[in-house]
Amino acid sequence: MLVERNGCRVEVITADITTLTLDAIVNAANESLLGGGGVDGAIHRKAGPELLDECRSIGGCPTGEARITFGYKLPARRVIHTVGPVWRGGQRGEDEALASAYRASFALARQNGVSSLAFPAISTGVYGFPKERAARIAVSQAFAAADEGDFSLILLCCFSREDALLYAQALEGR
Ligand code: AR6
Repeated sequence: MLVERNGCRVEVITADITTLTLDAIVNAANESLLGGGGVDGAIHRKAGPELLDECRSIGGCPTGEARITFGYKLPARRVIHTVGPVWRGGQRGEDEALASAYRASFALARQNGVSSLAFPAISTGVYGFPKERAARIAVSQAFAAADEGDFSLILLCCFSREDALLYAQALEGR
């Protein structure tokens, strides 16, 4: 499923994000930036120990913000580490914190000349954010970034076909 906005392709794919050759991939990290499970673990494993060294030197990242590193052994040149919210029922600013994680990632991408990038389904794994709700937020932030300009390709990279279907439905506006 793909949509063209302002010269930018916004697309939902099913893939292991660590295999993608793009200007940057986004990591769904935690506030320590010192690695973890899920997509974070996969990114650190593939990038190698130099990524952890660089992350250590950054000293963490609050929820809703983002930090950028090199990609080391990953095919992607850079990694944008962002911290999505832990789902606590929906009344604790989770929607805004998730939107902010996407916005901060796009802002950092723009500042660093990143024109093609991929996002995992931030917060929808261990952090428990409801997937359809997360998909709507991801799509609206991707469209806003495309409309503002500077991007050629924004991939919403799901790990399963089931998740990709939900993100594709959000992309179609359903
Ligand atoms: N490529 C693409 N997507 C993936 C991959 C992969 N290789 N591996 C997992 N996913 P999660 P969160 C999907 O739990 O909910 C970590 O321990 C996965 O199926 O990785 O933001 C961090 O250190 C799901 O759809 O991230 C934090 O402590 C999505 O990535 C915490 O988990 C996000 O799931 C962050 O939790």
